[in-house]
Amino acid sequence: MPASELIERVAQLIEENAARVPEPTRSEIIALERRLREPLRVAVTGRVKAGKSTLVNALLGQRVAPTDISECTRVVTWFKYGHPERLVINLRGGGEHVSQLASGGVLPRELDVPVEQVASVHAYLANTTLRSMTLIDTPGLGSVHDEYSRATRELIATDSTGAAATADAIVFLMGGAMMADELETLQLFKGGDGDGESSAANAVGVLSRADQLGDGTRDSWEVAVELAGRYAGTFRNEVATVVPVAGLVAEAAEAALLTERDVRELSRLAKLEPKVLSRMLWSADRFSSTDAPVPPETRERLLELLDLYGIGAATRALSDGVSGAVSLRQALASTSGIAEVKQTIASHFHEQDHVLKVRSALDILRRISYRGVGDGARDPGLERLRGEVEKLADDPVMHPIAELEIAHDCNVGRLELPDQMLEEMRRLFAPGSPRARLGAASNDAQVLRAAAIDGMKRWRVFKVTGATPPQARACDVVMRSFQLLLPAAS
Ligand SMILES: Nc1nc2c(ncn2[C@@H]2O[C@H](COP(=O)(O)OP(=O)(O)OP(=O)(O)O)[C@@H](O)[C@H]2O)c(=O)[nH]1
Ligand SMILES: [Mg+2]
Repeated sequence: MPASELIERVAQLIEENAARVPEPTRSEIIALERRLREPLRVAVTGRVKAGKSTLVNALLGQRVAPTDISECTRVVTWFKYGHPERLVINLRGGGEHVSQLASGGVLPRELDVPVEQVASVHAYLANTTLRSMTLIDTPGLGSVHDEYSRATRELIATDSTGAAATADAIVFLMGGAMMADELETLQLFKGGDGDGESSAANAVGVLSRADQLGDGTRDSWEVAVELAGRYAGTFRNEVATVVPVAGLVAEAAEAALLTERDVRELSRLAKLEPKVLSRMLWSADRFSSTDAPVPPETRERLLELLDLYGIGAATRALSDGVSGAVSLRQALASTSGIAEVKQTIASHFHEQDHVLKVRSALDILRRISYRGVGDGARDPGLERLRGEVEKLADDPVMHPIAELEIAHDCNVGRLELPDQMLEEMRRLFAPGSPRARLGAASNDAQVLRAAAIDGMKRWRVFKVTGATPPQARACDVVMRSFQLLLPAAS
């Protein structure tokens, strides 16, 4: 089925119902229709100072979001594709204020509007990454200013009141320890009930600041890979996977922050006696104070750009024969783990972009349809909307959403199936001809039909002979997938 058909069906439902529901719900669902045609919205979230803005810059290949050692991102900031480049500040209580990016194409540190009056900031950039996804940088959780964190929770909570302004998918930054409020936030994004049914199909974890996780005996990256693996198991109900990243190194490499001059200075360091260099890299203080042929302000700059781990990686690459800023940036990018983060976002989000968008749109419409219209009164337009949402959710055209959730449950180990059945299910859910999906010997209608019926029978037997509840749910979805192939097979 063409990907756009899913989108078109939901858009049609909205068009048919918009005029029948009261304001402000009408405007809200019309905005939801627009949203279906926009790039997927991916929010980068996590604890204060987790390195969210740094990762956003690395993903954009452009240092546009301000980063700082003091608490920095105070409002939810959307990065969207658009010309001319500009800044639109949405005000609390409605209205907007259009402004400019600061020189160098970065967000200004101070907005023209007092932060208390800002609902969100939208930066329109001519950046190709933003053609396929809108990136949302968020204030950290656990902020000393709780109102900043609250804006983040509203953005990702699936029961948020400003439903049309929520994210479709999240990249959740994790640190060396996971705090209770971080877990609660992940639960919010899942739907909050923690009943084990919700899917982590639209959330991935990134173990950030991987360069700082060294334990004195082992390399930081080694520790990070191991911890990411452990988190992926522990939080498999919350996130699809966890990958480590050294965000600062990734930002310096991807946003081309290292100049030829930096490379010359790093080459000087690389020529130092290995023991001397290695001792210098024990701590920032030692790095700044040891006698070496590099001026103090350059050392500060290098620390800020790469930190000790990045400086170590850069000097090693230079000693190994890498030369020039372009090659060094490539070498650093590959040690930072940023390619794996991009790959994770691509495979978990982009490849199922339309399914994720439709899934969140149906969820939002369903929630809206349950709203009362004051004094607990019911609105006939909303009641009708609810009926139509349920009908569409049940329509065969929406079946890929259920398939996505089941496939995901298998990927993360929440659902276990015998090998052969798992293989059969993967083939059935994959895009392709009915013959390929059924694994049939020929394209003959009788053969296809028999394969579909046979499949349904086998999964029914499995369901009624001791399947666990998650397996039984998977059986229902698989049987439906076979059933939907029957018309194609006759
Ligand atoms: N060593 C190291 N430092 C990092 C890394 N990522 C970010 N930093 C530094 O940590 C500080 C905070 O980074 P930000 O990207 O501003 O973090 P944030 O999560 O956006 O912070 P808030 O918006 O204030 O919540 C900055 O000084 C960054 O340079 C990293 O991977 N390694
Ligand atoms: Mg930030």
